[in-house]
Amino acid sequence: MADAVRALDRVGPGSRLHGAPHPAGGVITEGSRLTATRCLELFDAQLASRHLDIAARWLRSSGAGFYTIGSSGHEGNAGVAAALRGTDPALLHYRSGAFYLARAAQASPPRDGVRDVMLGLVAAADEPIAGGRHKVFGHQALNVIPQTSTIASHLPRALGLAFALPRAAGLGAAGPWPADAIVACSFGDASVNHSTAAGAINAAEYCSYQGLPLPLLLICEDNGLGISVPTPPGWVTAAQSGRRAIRYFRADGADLADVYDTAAAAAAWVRERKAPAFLHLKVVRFGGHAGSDVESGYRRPAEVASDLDRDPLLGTARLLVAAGALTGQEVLSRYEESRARVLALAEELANMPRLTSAAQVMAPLAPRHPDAVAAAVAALYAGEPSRRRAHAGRLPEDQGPLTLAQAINSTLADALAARPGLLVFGEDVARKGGVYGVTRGLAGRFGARRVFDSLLDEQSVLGVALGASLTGLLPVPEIQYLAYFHNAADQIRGEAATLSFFSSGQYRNPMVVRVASLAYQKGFGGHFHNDNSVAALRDIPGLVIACPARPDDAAAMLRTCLAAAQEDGSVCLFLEPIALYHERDLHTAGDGGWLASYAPPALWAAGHIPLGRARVYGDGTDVTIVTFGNGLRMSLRAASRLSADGIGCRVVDLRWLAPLPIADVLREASVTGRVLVADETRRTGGVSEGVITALADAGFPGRLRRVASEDSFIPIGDAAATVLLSQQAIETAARDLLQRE
Ligand SMILES: Cc1ncc(C[n+]2csc(CCOP(=O)(O)OP(=O)(O)O)c2C)c(N)n1
Repeated sequence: MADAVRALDRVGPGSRLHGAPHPAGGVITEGSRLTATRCLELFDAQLASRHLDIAARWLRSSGAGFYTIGSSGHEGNAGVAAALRGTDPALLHYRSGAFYLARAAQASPPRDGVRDVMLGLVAAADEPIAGGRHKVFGHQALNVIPQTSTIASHLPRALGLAFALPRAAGLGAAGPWPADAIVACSFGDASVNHSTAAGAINAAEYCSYQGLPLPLLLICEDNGLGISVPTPPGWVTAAQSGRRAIRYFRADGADLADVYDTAAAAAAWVRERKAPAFLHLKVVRFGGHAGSDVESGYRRPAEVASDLDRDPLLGTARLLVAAGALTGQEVLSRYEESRARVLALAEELANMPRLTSAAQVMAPLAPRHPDAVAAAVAALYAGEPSRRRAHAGRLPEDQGPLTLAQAINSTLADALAARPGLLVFGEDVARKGGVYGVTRGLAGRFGARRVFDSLLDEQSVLGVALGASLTGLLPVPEIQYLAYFHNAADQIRGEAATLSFFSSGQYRNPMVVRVASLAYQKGFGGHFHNDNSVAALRDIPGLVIACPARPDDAAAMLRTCLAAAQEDGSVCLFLEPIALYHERDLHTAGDGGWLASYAPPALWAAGHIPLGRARVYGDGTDVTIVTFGNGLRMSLRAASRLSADGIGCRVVDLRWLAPLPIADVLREASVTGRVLVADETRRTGGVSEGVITALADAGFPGRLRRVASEDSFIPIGDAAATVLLSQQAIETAARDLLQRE
């Protein structure tokens, strides 16, 4: 640095091609709108960011720090922060140190961003956003929403936030951002190739192409490398500059004035037109990908050396010296002062208290307030006139017994009427009313702003939910089939479920994701329409998984999920058994045993189903059958046949696959001392593993047996029955359980 600065002094003020030195209050260079004063502030952010990277490595080497992915070479992003408003929500990738520090300095009152970042490096429990759970850039007061390390996974959320922001106020959502805010989202050049990014950028263009407002500024910080893999020269420009409905801007990340001016132009474009833009910053990466990365293993010394010419700190120093705002010596002093301050802070904070117990770590995962949820269920009532409108004059409680699909449809209508900020969306949900008619009629009654068809991309569907929920809206997206949830699972696993963890509960993304699920469509549709795998959901911390089998349970459980989302910020997966959507009968054709009347609002409180509470059928004392979903119908039918032979069963419908109703299962198991788990999901990773393990953990002394579907995909046609749990298998296993004594 010192050599470079001495060279700067030889440049000296006024020796620039065009002009005389600029006073500190004037612009930093001719043609730019960046003032010298602002440039100095940003220089300080850039310097401190560089020294934070050095401190990170020092802390790591002394065992006090836990993160070394740095921002060195990317410090031009301070100019992007300056070009935005502090109220513009920012979703930043991991090289955003200077952006964060610049925004912190801009805040009123200004924050000590260096301290925030340092607390993150040492995993201090006092770190303001993740509380020692991770090193992220984030702060609520700075409107910086923390992101995971999964590259590109935040782009769908950014898309969703930009989609929702212009709409939220009109739908009564009092979110934290002004209606004219724009969403800033940064990522690297290799990340652009990730299908998550490609999908989100495509979805942004798809919206913009149709004239939908979408104030999204995509910022690609292009250092030419993805860890060790070079991005082909010119690739980002080639792939992103020719889009019809996303405006492309490009700037030199080593030239702060260029970054600032270009980012300001891009932000103005996005804000004024409410249209997306792609800001491409050419930057360099210093110090390898992370502290542990040895760059010399895959880059030639000359390549590494050539990056030094493009150091953004020197770029800004050149601007300041040329403008007469600093001398070379002053640059050097500032650099040294920054280093001393940052390293002193590193020493001061190195031993800050960290999280020390599982309870502390897990506190933000799944806050549950059952009383508030119960009260919110009753409050979902919209009032009589609104309800009548919502149900097109025909109240569902007056319609006689309903199917599962009709009960869900009526509950959604009631919820839409009661909550103006509730959105229902997904593939085919609006005009068609869903593949199985579950959302039929809702779009006509509640309008396209609230009930709408999405493009065909599950990642974007969930991304809209992730973003919309941050604005105070309550999204109820539909995933058309469980197999296609898996297509986009990271948006729930990596994004929705982790946000409260990485923000100590300061950010939540409440949502109720409806998923048409499970098998038994009478041989129709094969695997993709009969997927019975819930293993990928069951281990997601904090996730609520509902699986109603009966129409009355579906209505009450959907209300519980909506209330839990609202009160506790819960992320709820609502698995709807497709084969039961239109089922009417239980034992014999025409018995109507699978229908149920819709409860009027006066009964909602009394009929409230708390999270994690099972339902019990029968009072037999021989066998307890524990089941859910399609398994409930098969088990009830099997129990009826068993009872004809004098075998008394009680059937426990779990209803909730997470949290599992362990207390209810244990109680019912202890009555008979014999438990049969009838599980339509797969033998490996299926729900029965959890139930049986819970019984074993609790020291259940009785007999245990399970029947489950095979570890297979579901074939089309009658062969489906060969791998799926059957009523006969349940019956046989129950008899076997008794005979083996
Ligand atoms: C989905 C995913 N795959 C792999 C990784 C591991 N990984 C971390 S950073 C990175 C390279 C990203 O390169 P780029 O997007 O250019 O950003 P840069 O690190 O260069 O700033 C990879 C592969 C990851 N974090 N997420």
